[in-house]
Amino acid sequence: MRSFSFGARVLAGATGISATFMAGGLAKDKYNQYQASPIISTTPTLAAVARDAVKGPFSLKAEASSAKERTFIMIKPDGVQRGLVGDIIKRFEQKGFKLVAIRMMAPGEAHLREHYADLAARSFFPGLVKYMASGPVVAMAWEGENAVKTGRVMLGETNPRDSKPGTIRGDYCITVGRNIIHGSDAVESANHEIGLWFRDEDVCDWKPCQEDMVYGDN
Ligand code: IDP
Ligand code: MG
Repeated sequence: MRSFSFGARVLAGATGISATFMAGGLAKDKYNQYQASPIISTTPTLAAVARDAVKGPFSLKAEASSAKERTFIMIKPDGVQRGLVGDIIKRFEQKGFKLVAIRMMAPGEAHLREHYADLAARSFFPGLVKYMASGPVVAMAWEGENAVKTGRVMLGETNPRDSKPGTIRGDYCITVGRNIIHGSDAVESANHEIGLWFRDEDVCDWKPCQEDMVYGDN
């Protein structure tokens, strides 16, 4: 979780939940909820939210919000064509992350241009969009503590050549042009991408029965 000192937490409590804090980890629905009803008496309310979220003391609030972090993972057309959907989902499930949205679809080029807008100036951009539009993809949102950063570690490097064995790209692919999977690179881009690929009602809030075995402080 981002370094969020106790002082900063108190400050956030005294001034209301800042956009930075929320972008740093609260689930989108919580974010919308907070935006819709601004908190007036902030400190006790914030503590209550933290207690509700983690069933523990206020000091665990940062952990509570990081447990809610979501990342956007997409199996690209080559991953689907090569029959890797099950293996990739299995890795995220076995890690302990929670699947909160999944959708198979054939995105159009306009949608893909938006998804990869930050790469529009790159020479490979037209080829990337064409490749991504060449067949169905499986779009997913996964939730869990540190889901964005850990998701990237699980994927490996952008170029499979530099990816370690044990990572998805390290194990299943060879070239950067066919690297089978996408994963968000930051919490902010994850929230943006989840919003781009899913409607709010497609994202499920649920509690896996194994949750208390995956998360715990001793
Ligand atoms: P990432 O997928 O690891 O986040 P980005 O730099 O965001 O990597 O690039 C997005 C995608 O664009 C890559 O996953 C890959 O499919 C493609 N790409 C990146 N660099 C190259 C390249 O040099 N040649 C061809 N395709 C590339
Ligand atoms: Mg990227």
